[in-house]
Amino acid sequence: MLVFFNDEQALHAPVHEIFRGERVPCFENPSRADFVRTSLLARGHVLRAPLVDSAALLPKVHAPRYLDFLRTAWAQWLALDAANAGTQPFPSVWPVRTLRSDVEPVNFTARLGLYSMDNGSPLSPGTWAAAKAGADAAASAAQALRAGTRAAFCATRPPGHHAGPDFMGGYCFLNNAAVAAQALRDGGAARVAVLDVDYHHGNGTQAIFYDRADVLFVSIHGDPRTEYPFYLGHADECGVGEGDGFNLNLPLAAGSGVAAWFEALEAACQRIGQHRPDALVVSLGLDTFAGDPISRFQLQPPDFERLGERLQRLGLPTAFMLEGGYAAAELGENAARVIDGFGR
Ligand code: Q9C
Ligand code: ZN
Repeated sequence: MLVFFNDEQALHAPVHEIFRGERVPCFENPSRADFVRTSLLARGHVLRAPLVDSAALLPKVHAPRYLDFLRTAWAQWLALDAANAGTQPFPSVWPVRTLRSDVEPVNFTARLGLYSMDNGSPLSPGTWAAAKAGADAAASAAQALRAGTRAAFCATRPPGHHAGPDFMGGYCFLNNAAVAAQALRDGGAARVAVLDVDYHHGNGTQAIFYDRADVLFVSIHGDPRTEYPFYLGHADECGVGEGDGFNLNLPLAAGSGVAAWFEALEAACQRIGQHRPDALVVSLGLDTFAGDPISRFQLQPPDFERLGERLQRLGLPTAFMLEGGYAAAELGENAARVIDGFGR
C-alpha cells in the first residue's frame, strides 16, 4: 500500500467551531493527522509526500469562482482589518430558496455564505495550502494506480466529501475523492466507482457526479433525516439524466449495529461489481467507530480490518481518501486496520 501524507495539513488549524450553540475546540484538527502518522510509521509504512499538482484537475470538479474565493479567502479576511488575523470568519447569511446565488456579493461575509453550506467549516491562514496538498495527494494516488500500483492511501486532512461543486461544508474544502475519480477517468479508466463509508453522507461527491454514468457513487451513512448533512443522502436519490441509476444511497438509522452496516456494505459491493469499474475510490471516514464523539454507528477496531478485507476482494485498483473520524487517539489504529485488512 502506497501511503501519501502531506505535512501542509497542519497549516489548516482553525481553533473553534459552533456545536449546539457553543464555541467548542474543532473536532477536525491537526492531532488527527499526528495520530495517523504515528500509527502508520510504527507499523513500518513509508509516508510519501504528494508530488502531482492537482491544479488542472480542480476546475473539473469545482467551479472556478469557488476555487478563486477559497484560494484568496484568508487574504481577503485580513484585508478587511489586520486585527482579523486572530479571529475566524463565520458565514451568517446563505442564499437559500428564492435568493440569488448567481451574483457574487462584494461583502466578504456574504461571499463566505455563498460558498458555504454550513457554519461548520472554519477557515484558518493555511486552509488553502492544506486542502490543495490533500488534492495533490488524491491526484498522486490516481497516478500511482494508473502506473500499476494496486492500492494507495491518502492520509489527508482536511477531509473532502462534503465539499460540492461550488461550496465548502462539514470541515471540507476540496473534494479529494472527486479529484481522484476525475484523475482516474482522465488517466484512461472508462468507469470509476466511489464508495463513501464515512458516517455522514458524501453530499459533495454525490452532487459532483450526479448527472454522470462514468462515475458511480455509492454511500453508506447515518440517515439524513436525523444526521448531518440533513438535506441530501436519501435512498430515493438515484442520479439524473445520463447519471440516472449511477447513484446509490444506503442510509441506516443512527445507532445501527455492526451487522446492519456490513449488510449495507455487501449491497454496496454488489452494485460496484455490476458497474465493472476500472478503479475504486474509497471515501474512508472512520467516524463509524463506536467511540466517535459526533457519530452514532458501532464499528469496533477489528471491523475496520473486515472492511479492508471486503474491499480487497473487489479486486480493483483502489485509492483510499481519509475523510472523517474524530476519536483522534483511535484514528491511527483504525486507519492501519483498514490497510492491514486490505493487505499491506
Ligand atoms: N458545527 C466529516 O465527517 N458537524 N464531516 C456539525 C456543527 C458537522 C462531519 C457541528 C459534521 C461534519 C467529514
Ligand atoms: Zn463524517
